[in-house]
Amino acid sequence: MNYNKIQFEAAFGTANQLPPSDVAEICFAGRSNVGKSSLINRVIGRKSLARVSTKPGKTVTINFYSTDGVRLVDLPGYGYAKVANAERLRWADLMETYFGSGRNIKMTFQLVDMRHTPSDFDLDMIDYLKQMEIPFTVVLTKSDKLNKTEYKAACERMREILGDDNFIPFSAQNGDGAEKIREVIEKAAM
Ligand SMILES: Nc1nc2c(ncn2[C@@H]2O[C@H](COP(=O)(O)OP(=O)(O)OP(=O)(O)O)[C@@H](O)[C@H]2O)c(=O)[nH]1
Ligand SMILES: [Mg+2]
Repeated sequence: MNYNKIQFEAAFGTANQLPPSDVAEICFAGRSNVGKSSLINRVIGRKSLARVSTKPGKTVTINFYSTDGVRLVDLPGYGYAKVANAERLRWADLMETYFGSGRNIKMTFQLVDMRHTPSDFDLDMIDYLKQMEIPFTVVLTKSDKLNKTEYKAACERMREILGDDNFIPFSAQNGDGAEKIREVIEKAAM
């Protein structure tokens, strides 16, 4: 896949705006501020294609980035306490339509902050993906912030939750796990 050619395609704030799913889609989900946009930028090797926020809840739209018949989909973050109820409903509606309308989703990367015990939101998302039989890989983000012992403990915790090794520790800062994520994308998008 030619990551150099990847381009912002469009942003969608409501479910009925979503265009047909005519190409393979690889998407990125997770709590607000978990590092979705940073991951996309690191993995495709572009500094600021996806907007990185200092304030949580910046990406309130579904953003499509496209190349060679593949779409990378930056999903809006969840679990940001301060958003209004109406915004939460909009989020839920967007996500339900995105995941529930038979789109050509080849892989979902479910991002979880490696420094913390997964939240109920995180666990719900993992359950939801399993239930919907959407192929997914968990990514443990911000691995650069952990020491060796914490790193091992976080991996062990996720192994117990998932019952397997279907997760990738990752750092947008030092590139830990980036190659593995690229491999999963290439394989899924074939
Ligand atoms: N140390 C470290 N910081 C990171 C990493 N990834 C992201 N960050 C920081 O975490 C913050 C949020 O990153 P984003 O990539 O904007 O997170 P997001 O999930 O896209 O957030 P929303 O769009 O609000 O849902 C920013 O301040 C990033 O610089 C990482 O791997 N290591
Ligand atoms: Mg973002």
